[in-house]
Amino acid sequence: MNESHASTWHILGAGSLGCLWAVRLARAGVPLRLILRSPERLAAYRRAGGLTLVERGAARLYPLQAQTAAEPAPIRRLLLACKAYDAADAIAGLAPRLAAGAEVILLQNGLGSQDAVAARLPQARCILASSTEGAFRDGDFRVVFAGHGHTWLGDPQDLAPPTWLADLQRAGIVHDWSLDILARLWRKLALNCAINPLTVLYDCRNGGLLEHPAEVATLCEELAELLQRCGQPSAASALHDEVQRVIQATAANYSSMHQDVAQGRRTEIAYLLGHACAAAARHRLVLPHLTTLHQRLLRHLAARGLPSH
Ligand code: NAD
Ligand code: KPL
Repeated sequence: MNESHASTWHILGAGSLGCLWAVRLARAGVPLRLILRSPERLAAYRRAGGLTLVERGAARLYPLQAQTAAEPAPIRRLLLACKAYDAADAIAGLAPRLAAGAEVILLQNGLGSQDAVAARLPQARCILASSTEGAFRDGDFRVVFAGHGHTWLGDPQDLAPPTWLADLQRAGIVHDWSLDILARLWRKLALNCAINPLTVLYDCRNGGLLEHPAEVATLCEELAELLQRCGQPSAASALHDEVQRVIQATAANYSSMHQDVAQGRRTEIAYLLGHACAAAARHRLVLPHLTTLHQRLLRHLAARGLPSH
């Protein structure tokens, strides 16, 4: 079981999005291996008999092949499906296995982790992704497909699309190759910065922000200024309109950051608001409302024993 072919996918992280990709690729006949954290997790996975995906209320078990990073076989195509704060460490453990010219798809939300990963992988092509799909874990190795969405993929260094997009097509992973993936990631980061922290601080669903229109509008103004200064004018365009549309469309939902805090889980703050404030400081841009929001959120997390990074 050590062998792997040039077309084999490796998927690191059997969490929400990792499972969602793994199951759909496997159903399309794409050869793949899951990479789990430790021999203990691998043993637990084998006891569970595989991954369970729940779709439209029906659960099904998929006995996909799995291994740990210690396996020797080279990796040519890797989906990194962990949280932004785990990405650099996860890739450090796998770097010796990555073949020259390997392709690594980075599924992390926010910005900052992608550069940290790319810096450790001079031999690989890093492809950045931004996804609006929704999934959550409701048990060990068990994932619920909660919301259909779209995934954009792109490579700012090389605009040529990879051949394996055909695998995604066959797997029913709805996607587009983006010629400006950084604009997509910045836009998503700005949406998340305008909505998620306030939902945590007001302890409300996204729709609760309809009661704070001035605060949302001021944040959008500052975020748009930041995007302009960071050379992302298209990501800045009509940001407030889109934030309002997203708040309306997702009014009944709790934001991902709200869910993390409510469940006592570490957030990706450093790659969202933290990244935005660090970029503003680098450009000597004074954004008082964004800075205050960041400080309030850090205090809120610290009071709950949650990390700031
Ligand atoms: P998750 O926490 O459900 O899964 C991450 C998995 O990676 C966990 O199982 C964890 O144990 C594993 N992992 C971490 N380090 C590892 C290592 N070194 N070796 C092996 N496994 C390791 O996270 P998720 O919800 O799938 O999110 C992944 C990324 O996708 C995040 O940046 C998130 O913001 C983004 N995202 C998630 C969703 C969603 O609906 N879940 C939607 C859009 C974007
Ligand atoms: O992506 C989101 C999240 O909750 O993380 C939305 C729904 C857009 C809110 O920012």
